[in-house]
Amino acid sequence: MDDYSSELPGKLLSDLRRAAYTVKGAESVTVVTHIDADGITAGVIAAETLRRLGIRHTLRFERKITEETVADINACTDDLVWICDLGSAYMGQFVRSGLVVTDHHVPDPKWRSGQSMLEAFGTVHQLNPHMYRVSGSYEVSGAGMTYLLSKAISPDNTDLAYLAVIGAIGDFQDTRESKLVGWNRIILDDAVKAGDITVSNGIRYFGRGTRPILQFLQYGEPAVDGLTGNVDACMGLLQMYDIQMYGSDGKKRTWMDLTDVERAILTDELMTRTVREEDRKALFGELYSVTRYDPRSCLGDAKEFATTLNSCGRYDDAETGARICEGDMFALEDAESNRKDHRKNISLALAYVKENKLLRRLNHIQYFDAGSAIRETVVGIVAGMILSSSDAVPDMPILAFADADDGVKVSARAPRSLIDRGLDLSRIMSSAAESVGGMGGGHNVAAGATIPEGKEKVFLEKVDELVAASLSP
Ligand SMILES: [Mn+2]
Repeated sequence: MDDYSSELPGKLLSDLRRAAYTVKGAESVTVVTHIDADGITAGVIAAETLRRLGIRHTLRFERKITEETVADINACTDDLVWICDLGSAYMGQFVRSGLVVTDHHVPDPKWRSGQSMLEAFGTVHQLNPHMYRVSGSYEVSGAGMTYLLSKAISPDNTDLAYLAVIGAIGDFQDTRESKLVGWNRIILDDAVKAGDITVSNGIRYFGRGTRPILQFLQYGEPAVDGLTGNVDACMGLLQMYDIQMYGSDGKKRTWMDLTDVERAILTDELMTRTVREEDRKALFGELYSVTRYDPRSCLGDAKEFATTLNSCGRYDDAETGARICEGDMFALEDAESNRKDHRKNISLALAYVKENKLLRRLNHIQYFDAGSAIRETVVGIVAGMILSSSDAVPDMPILAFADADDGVKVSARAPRSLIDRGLDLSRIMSSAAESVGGMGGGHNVAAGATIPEGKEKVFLEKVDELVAASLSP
């Protein structure tokens, strides 16, 4: 049906087997992972795999790889350091023996050519989809690569596949096709066979089991003309079909509480009102339920599960996210307060950018500088939301600056239309950051950098120039 490979390439399987051999031979392992949903699930998969092998291990979360992290990893006295959802961009800087990287970010091009001696001795393994010409933005995530290694270590580990599904969804890998594809599909099959995920089709709005039906319609994305953002219109639609907002128990009904007929009617209404093919595709597609949790809880849907983990990570509480993945229900209460903070911070940040008219434009990019008013951990989300709002020019990348401990953090997002024309934000951010003495990278649609204070203007001009160059025929 789809044109993605339904099998893993032989080269990957043999690379996985060699890495599995290295992991199994270790007596002590430090797992270093990223703080977002993909990183947290990856870290839990790695840690659980090691626990099952009886290997002593510690799990460590990092917001990103810094010079200090590189030095720590190089100096670590454990037999092995296993880096998940991070590391590929810094391969050239690791000089230790005993290193496994399961990542999906763009690899360090310098390392590729010089790879080698350590790898030849079988002590350094980088497992990254880019090395097999597979997309790291929608075909497999960091948790996915970590899971594939876990499964190579023991076929019994397929009960961890559902965590990799959540990780991929946390990185928005299901948005492009409104379903998981590529290697993610293979991982999804494992999770379904293990009984941990069920797949259904429907309206892909957020909160089908948790949001009251009115809010579900009102805040859904993609927007439906005449409905989204308009509470009266949403209420009118419900009244037109006599769909009750409250159940017989007096509680607000969610999308899941509706009858099949009610859902079919509303689905039809939403689809009929959506004209653009792109929006129709985004609106309707696959939904993933996590079977072990109540469908009306924030863990019952893979997307919401991932959102819960992401909000933990953003508030320096990835450990709580890991506890949730391990099934610790006390961790959920901690996460709920993170989630509330997160929603509040985002709406305050959006209002701040709008009210202060911070959005500026160069020839080919738009940007805003939030200074210390917006947390560096949410500025990327805010940039993405502004890009899809009417305040922004729809076909220009957006950049956002925020103060960070180690300089100025830059988050960049690009519209799909530009990616289709060949724009690669990851490359642009990396080379523009390098030109001002910073570091950058990421994915083609979403990338980031850290640059020295005071270099913002030069950096912007460089990015503007690189965007122009990459879009010129
Ligand atoms: Mn990731």
